[in-house]
Amino acid sequence: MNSFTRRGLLLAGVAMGVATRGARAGLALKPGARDALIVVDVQNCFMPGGSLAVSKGDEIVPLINRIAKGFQNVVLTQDWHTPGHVSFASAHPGKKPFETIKLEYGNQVLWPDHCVQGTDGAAIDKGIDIPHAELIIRKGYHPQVDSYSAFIEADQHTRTGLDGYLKGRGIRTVYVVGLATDFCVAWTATDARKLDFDAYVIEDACRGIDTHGSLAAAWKSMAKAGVRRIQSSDLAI
Ligand code: VGL
Ligand code: ZN
Repeated sequence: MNSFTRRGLLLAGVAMGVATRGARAGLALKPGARDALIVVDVQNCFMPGGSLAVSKGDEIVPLINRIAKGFQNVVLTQDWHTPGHVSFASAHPGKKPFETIKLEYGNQVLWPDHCVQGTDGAAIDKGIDIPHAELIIRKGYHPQVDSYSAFIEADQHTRTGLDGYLKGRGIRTVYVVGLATDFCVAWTATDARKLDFDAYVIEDACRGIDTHGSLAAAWKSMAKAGVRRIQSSDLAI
C-alpha cells in the first residue's frame, strides 16, 4: 500500500467515526454526579388551554419523565408571579399581551396573566412524574421584576440562589428542558454559562412561544453564549 492509499483509508475512517458519533449513534452523553437536569416551568398555565399556552407544550411531558430517570440530580422550576405582576399586560392600562414596553431594567414583553402564586395555573403539570427531583426553585416573585432565568432576575443582577445550590452540590454541567425554549429555557441556559456551568439544551424536550422572531433569536444568543444544542437521542440513557 502506498502512502496515498494509506492516507485515504485513514481519512475515510476518521470521517466514518465522526458520522457515527454525530448523526447515527448520537453523542452518547452519560449524566453523572456532576450533572443536573433543570426542568423549566412545566406548569398548567403553559399547557394547551392555559392562559399563556405554549403550542404542543404537553408533548414534552413523557419525554421529560423518561430523560429525568437518567439523572441523579433534577431541579424543577416554577414561574411564580405576584397578582398584578409587572410582566402582565393587565398591569399596564392600554397595553395588550405580546406588546413590549421599556422598564427600568430594559425591555419587557407583556404577557397574559399567568402563574400567579398559589393558583392551579402555577402548579406543575400533573403528568410530570419525577419523584426523585431534589429542588423546586421559584422565580419571578418580585412584583416589579420579571425573571425568565432560574439563575438571575431580569434586572441582570439579583440572584435566585440556584447557582450557589448547584455549586454547593458539586454540579458542573446543566441540561435544560421545558418551557418555553425562547424565554425561560434560553435565559436559564445562557445564565448558566455566565455562571461558569457547561450548559446543554435538549431541543426535542422543549417547546417555544416564538413571538416577534424570538425563537430564532434565542438559539442565536444561546450559541453565542456557548450553550450546546442537542437532542434527547444524544443522551446515553
Ligand atoms: C415564560 C413568558 C413569561 C417561560 C414565563 O416560562 O418561558 N415565558 N413567563
Ligand atoms: Zn412569567
